Amino acid sequence: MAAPGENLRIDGQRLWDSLMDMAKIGPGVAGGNNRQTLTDADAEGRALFQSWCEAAGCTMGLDQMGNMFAQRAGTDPDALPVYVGSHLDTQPTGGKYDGVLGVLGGLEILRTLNDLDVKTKHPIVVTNFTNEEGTRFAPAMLSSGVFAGIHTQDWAYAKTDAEGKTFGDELARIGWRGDEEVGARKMHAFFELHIEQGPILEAEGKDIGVVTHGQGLSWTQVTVTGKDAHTGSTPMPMRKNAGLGMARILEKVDEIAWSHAPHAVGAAGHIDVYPNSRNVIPGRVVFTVDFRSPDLSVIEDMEAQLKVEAQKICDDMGLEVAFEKVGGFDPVAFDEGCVTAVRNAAERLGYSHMELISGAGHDACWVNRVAPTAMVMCPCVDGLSHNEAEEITKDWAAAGADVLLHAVVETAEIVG
Ligand code: HGY
Ligand code: MN
Ligand code: MN
Repeated sequence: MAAPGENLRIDGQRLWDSLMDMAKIGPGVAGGNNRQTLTDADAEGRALFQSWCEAAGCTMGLDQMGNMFAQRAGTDPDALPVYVGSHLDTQPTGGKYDGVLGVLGGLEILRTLNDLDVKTKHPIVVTNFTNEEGTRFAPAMLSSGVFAGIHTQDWAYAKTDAEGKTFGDELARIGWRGDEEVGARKMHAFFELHIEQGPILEAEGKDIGVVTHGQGLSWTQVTVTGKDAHTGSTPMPMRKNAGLGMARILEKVDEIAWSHAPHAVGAAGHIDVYPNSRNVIPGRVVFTVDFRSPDLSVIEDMEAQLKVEAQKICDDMGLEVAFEKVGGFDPVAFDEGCVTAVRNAAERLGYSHMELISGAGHDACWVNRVAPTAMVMCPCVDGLSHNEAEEITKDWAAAGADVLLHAVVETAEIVG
């Protein structure tokens, strides 16, 4: 396949301007974003993205999970499209670039190819996957998971948020439920550009991460039940303090992750305390333990240790404990051909690069099950993400999109 010339580059300012315009939708309180999935802000961001795609001459598609597809025609309509994309939904205290860079970086590719009137044999499709974050509706990567046949659509539709609203109802309410069958689209390849969300690229002084693998993830929801009681008049020996039980379990979660240093990680980001009243001993707590590792056997060991240790703690304290697996996926090895296209692109363009294992989960981790897939990563300042202070530089964004452009165009085959 003819490789594109090294002078084929995206318009970095236009990409940056689009990122800043999208960031105005669903603003956070500290400079980032709160554009959670299936909210009115998500709907507004979708509409803006669609208007840009239509202005770029794309044909729009929408499936029954709200996944959006913007297609640029290829010279061979029978050739399977090359897909690029990520997600526009954010964490409640999210940054401006997590997911968004991959969607708008994909759009920037189409805009650049239009500017230069470059034709490709395979069509190119930019994708916005619904609910990658899994914050409002667990698990993460919900819609790419349905697309890849991991979850059923009915199971996904029944997922509820903290207010008991279902995914299916909220998708219909915001008016972004399409008719396309989810997963009916077949891909020649899929590429996702994403910020690293960790400190490695910046620390190593590299512009580009050539992502060879994604670490696996396990989400175990733990419910500890004790007894609501007065914080003042209940003698210490009589207490069944579910909050204290949780605290001791979370200490163990940290120890378990450290026991598999340096690659394993563990924490709980979601914690609900009931009745959450200042003068009531918590009778029930529900929290989600997030374990990750590039090694599946390590994840399985951490899950097993959690159950043994939590049961011991609760038995000692006279508490009940229950466990529910609410999310997870095995470690991922991306497609060698696609990874090579990313590496060749970085080399051709003269960007410093290194191989990387993704610490975070991404839609690419599920799409990899149904199509040859790879990821391109750019650094982020201090490795910070899932924080409103998430920051990247315009140059990092442009370098990532340039590499994405070359990997996609090489795979989509330039014509003429
Ligand atoms: O949880 C993750 O790794 C992703 O950011 N949703
Ligand atoms: Mn993301
Ligand atoms: Mn994220």
